[in-house]
Amino acid sequence: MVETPIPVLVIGDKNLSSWSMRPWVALHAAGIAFDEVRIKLRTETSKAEILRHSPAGKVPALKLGAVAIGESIAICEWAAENAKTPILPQDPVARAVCRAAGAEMHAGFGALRNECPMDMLARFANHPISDQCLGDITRIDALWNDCRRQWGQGGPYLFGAWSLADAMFAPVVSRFITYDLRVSPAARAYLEVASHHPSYMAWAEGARAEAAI
Ligand SMILES: N[C@@H](CCC(=O)N[C@@H](CS)C(=O)NCC(=O)O)C(=O)O
Repeated sequence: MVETPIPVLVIGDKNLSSWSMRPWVALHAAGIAFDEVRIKLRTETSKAEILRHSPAGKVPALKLGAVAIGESIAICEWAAENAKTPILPQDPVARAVCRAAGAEMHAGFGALRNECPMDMLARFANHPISDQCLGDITRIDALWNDCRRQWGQGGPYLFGAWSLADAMFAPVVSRFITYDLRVSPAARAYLEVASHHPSYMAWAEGARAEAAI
């Protein structure tokens, strides 16, 4: 019998790479065994190193033998399909809304991304933000509130049990904490619980270990 090789997730720095964090926490929370290759970003050789693994020249990439899957959302979907612990809601409508929430994050919130880049270990007070960024924060706050109210009965996460949507928003949770962004009480409660999920904490531990090198 041919052994399926263990999946390898190619990622950037854990402190900085928001796109890498999403599939990493998804694979981790889904109980899938995987190896990781970390590439230090923003060096002269980063691009060449990334291109050795990822034809798109971006991290993350999930290597399944000779195949490299790019795009964080596609890797999160792969994690959902191969999960030992489910990371998509059982109800088909909830599942669709969960995917939509993840896709909204994947495709949007450019102002928040630009003005508040992920810097997991840093803390900034009174960070200046534009009206566009405030609009992104307001929309995320509303989306979290809607998910919690409509789908959150079975647990403390966006769709009750931890899901793909929580994976997609994990770096947003980190940004909200780093830049001390003002949110509603319900969103604050979500930040607290999301930032204490074991997969989030394992990634943060990796960021701290990276900084100690
Ligand atoms: N849409 C992609 C975005 C990936 C992305 O922008 N990754 C950044 C790091 S967080 C990157 O690889 N930057 C290195 C480069 O562009 O050279 C995804 O969802 O995976």
